[in-house]
Amino acid sequence: MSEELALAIVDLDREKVLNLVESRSKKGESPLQILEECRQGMTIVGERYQKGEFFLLELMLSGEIFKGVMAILEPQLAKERPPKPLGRMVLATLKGDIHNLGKDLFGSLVKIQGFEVYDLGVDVAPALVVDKVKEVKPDFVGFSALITSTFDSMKQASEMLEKAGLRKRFKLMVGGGITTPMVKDYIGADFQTRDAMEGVAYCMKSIGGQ
Ligand code: B12
Repeated sequence: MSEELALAIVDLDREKVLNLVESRSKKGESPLQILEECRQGMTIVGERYQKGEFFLLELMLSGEIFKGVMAILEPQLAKERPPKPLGRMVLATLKGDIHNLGKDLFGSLVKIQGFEVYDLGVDVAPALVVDKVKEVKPDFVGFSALITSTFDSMKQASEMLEKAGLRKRFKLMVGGGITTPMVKDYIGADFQTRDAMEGVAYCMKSIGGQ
């Protein structure tokens, strides 16, 4: 794997990142491989922020660069989408958290596999999740979390779904850079990952595909 792309993200060199993505994508490289290298760059940006070497401005710039990458790769990802839906998913980042890049990326990947995705966005109130689940009867509910303080909102949503008698009708998934198996247990989810492709594989396996 080339490190050039990840390092260009860490350097916040938007032009270089977008040029590299554009040219590698034109050469026919897998968009998933390209995205994975970008994600690694974002992780290093986060580590620098934590150490006090980067500030909020750098986090914001890295987010904008990542959005630019997604804009280049999404049309290519969309081409691989099958015509008939395999199942439904409600996706959200819950109250207290406004990070959306990982959620959007995971959402795009499950769409490519043929799932209908109802993305509620970020900073979502738990009650909204319950309403959407009642409305669309999904096979999966996915929460994306990048901020520790959102764990309680996810737990609350999970408990509200349980109280409404809906919880057994779908698989609850949680993902995002700060999630762990302990978070999964805390919120009562069925599955946890920090890797979108693992999440996709779980959906395919659960729905009976391969
Ligand atoms: C970019 C970024 C921002 C951008 C977000 C832009 C955007 N539109 O999303 C901005 C600048 C807005 C931002 C703001 C803040 N941020 Co910030 N941010 C980041 C950073 C650098 C990258 C996150 C990211 O997008 N990664 C790339 C994506 C692709 O990775 P990912 O989300 O993990 O997703 C992958 C998988 O996890 C999976 N996945 C994701 N969701 C789901 C869901 C399901 C169901 C599944 C199956 C899979 C899945 O798929 C993806 C691909 O594999 C991280 C550092 C890090 N290590 O993550 C900090 C980080 C998340 N931020 C942090 C902080 C503290 C903040 C702020 C509070 C800063 C501040 N003082 O204001 C605010 C948050 C405000 C709020 N209430 O939410 C901390 C969180 C610490 C904590 N434990 O709570 C981090 C970890 C940085 C750090 N090390 O300190 N941030």
